[in-house]
Amino acid sequence: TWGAVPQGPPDPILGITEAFKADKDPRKINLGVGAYRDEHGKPYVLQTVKKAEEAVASQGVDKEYLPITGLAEFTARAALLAYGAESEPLTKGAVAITQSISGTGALRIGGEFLARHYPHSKVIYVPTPTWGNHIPLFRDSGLEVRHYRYFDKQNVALDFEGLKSDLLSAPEGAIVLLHACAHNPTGIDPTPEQWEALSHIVKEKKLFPFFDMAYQGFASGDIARDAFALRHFVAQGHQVALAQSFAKNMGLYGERTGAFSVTTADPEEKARVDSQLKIIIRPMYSNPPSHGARIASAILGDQALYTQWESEVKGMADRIISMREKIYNILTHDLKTPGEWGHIKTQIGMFSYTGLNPEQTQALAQKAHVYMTKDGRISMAGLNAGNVEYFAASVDAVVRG
Ligand code: PLP
Ligand code: TYF
Repeated sequence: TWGAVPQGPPDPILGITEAFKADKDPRKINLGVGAYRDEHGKPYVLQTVKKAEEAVASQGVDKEYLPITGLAEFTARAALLAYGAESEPLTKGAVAITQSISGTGALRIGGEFLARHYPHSKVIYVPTPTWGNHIPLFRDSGLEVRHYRYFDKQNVALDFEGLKSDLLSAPEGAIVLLHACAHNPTGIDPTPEQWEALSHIVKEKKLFPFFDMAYQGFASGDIARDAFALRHFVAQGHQVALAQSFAKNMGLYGERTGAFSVTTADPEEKARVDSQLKIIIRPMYSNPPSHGARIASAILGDQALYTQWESEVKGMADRIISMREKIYNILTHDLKTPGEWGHIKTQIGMFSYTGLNPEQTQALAQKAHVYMTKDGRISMAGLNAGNVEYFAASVDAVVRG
């Protein structure tokens, strides 16, 4: 029956972990997948998550199904975290929201919702490059995926002119996917002034902004500052869609905790949108998992836990920033590695887009047991005091050829 089923390619990111696992060299480093590691290279469970888990357990919760749109207490707090207490759609009860299977699930619900109900276009623009999964995810939702320029390879910087020009020449009403902060894979975000200019273009062209916020807190270490783009667009009167993930900022990866929301005109419109979100979700997976949402909700809903969580997020962001400085200093000052490495220091979030080419990344895997994606992206969190010097020396060796 399945004789004609072709072998599919491995996932470009998760495939790296498989190659890494098969490598027996003790010096091996996995900089592929974007998952935080502590200073010993170990997966990290936040103290606040442990405390919240204990609090949840002590309340003796059952294992009943959640509603289709998830834990209402969690989604209310998630919306507040993203949009902020002053947000007009939030205060007037006009944000339709549902819990989702982490950020990926939120994007998919959003893609399905827009494909069915957004009246003006079936076209979604995503940046080049973008998180690889965006493209099949939106295509499978029934949208036509097109691309806008984002990265200036020559200068290892934002191609702001290309970005503006591509949005200006998009068909009126098209959807545009924006990374809210800590752009994956480049680690380069627009400045606040550039976001303001983008908001004008989006308004002028009647584009529909869909924010993917997978790293709130990871860009600057400050939860509110990382929500600047989203909050600015909302304050400027845009209606927006938003995918939120708590995988990175709470380290809840495998708990699959997230939310999809869309701002509407008023509570009556919100109720109709909510009803359609349920119609999309029910035949896909019925209702979301409860454990992660309870943990996130407990953290967001308790002042002391929230404050401690903020400092833990900042701690993760700061450790990554210190690794950026370390690599930069070793390459530039100690090893005098050919090339310009300032971007490693100025890029933000979980990743650095090193500028290493596919041959160099392949050589790093084969000769140095250092694994990263083919495009030269490294997950900064995989580096620590114990391996950063080996990493930099390996990069130096490959660059010199
Ligand atoms: N969006 C971006 C830009 C991402 O980098 C990721 C994860 O790496 C996600 C969404 C979704 O992640 P998750 O489904 O684990 O929340
Ligand atoms: O960019 C990354 O590293 C992410 C990692 O279901 C990832 O793609 C892998 C699997 C998944 C979500 C995120």
